[in-house]
Amino acid sequence: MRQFFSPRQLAHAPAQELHNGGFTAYAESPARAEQMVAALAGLEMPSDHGEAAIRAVHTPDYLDFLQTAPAKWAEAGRPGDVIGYVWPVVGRRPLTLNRIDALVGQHSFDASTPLAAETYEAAYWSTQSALSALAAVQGGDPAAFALCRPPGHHAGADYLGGYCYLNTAAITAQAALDAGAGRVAILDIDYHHGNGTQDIFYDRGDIFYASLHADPATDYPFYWGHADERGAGEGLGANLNLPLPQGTTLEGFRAAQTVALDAIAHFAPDLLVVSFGADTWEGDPISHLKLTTADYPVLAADIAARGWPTVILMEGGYAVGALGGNVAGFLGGF
Ligand code: SP5
Ligand code: ZN
Repeated sequence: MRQFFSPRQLAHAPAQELHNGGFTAYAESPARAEQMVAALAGLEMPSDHGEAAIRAVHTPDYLDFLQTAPAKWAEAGRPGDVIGYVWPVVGRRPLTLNRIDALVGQHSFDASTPLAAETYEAAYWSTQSALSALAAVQGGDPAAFALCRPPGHHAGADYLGGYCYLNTAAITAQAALDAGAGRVAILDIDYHHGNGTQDIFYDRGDIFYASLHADPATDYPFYWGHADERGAGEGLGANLNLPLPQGTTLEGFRAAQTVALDAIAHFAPDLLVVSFGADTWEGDPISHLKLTTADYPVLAADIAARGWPTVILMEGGYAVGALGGNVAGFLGGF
């Protein structure tokens, strides 16, 4: 399977994040990608497919924010990376505001996703790795992998969060449709619900989103990922959330994945995009599922057996020492 990654994805390296009431080391570190690079043979540099596919998903205001906010933050005399402290939860009226803190609130949903001067470039190349994997599949390969880092599935059309800035899965799915695919399915098996991906396609009938994740009653991102979120309008029924209790092992995870795959089969996609997170691993430092390294090839083989052309995108996974083995196992099983 062809695999894509650019070293330019490493430049984004926030020092710390706000979590549980204090600043702690940033969990989505460049060391994650370096560990995966060391474990995977034959990684290729992505081609530059340009910004059009990004603009097909994200708003112009948000892309401008990502590229200009770090300089505004520095001009305001702030230390470190851009981070918010006030959010418009009472309503997102289209107010035109200039103060950096107001802009951050309009374009983020958490305070654990710092934005630095290097972030846009790294996120841009993460999307180019995804688009290069899509190109490989469009060229006839049955599957391809993009080592996306930063990850993408928490980012919405106009907001960042959850270590995500540009939604690689949404950009890939939309690019496939724009290139002529009729129907695209996204299977999200990261530990966390992919709220950004769900949000972007919530009222769309041409993209099916299915997600397995820790129950948002107990886990981040709390406000999305509940089982009753089924889509709206033309998208009603094209969104499937399968929340899982903390402690779930292969048996429960595999059964839920089969439910998701059966629903995707009913949808009959031309292409499958997999948002793959290894934060479902038993030793993950911020997560509470109980998958083992030996489980990843099993789950991947179940997906591959469906026979859909598949683009696999990296999302989370924070046990740096085990990450390479878990990802290599998943790709090997596929
Ligand atoms: C892509 C992805 O997996 N994003 C997950 C975002 C989860 N953020 C909330 C939990 C933050 C935990 N941070 C712990 C830091 C330890 N130093
Ligand atoms: Zn995750």
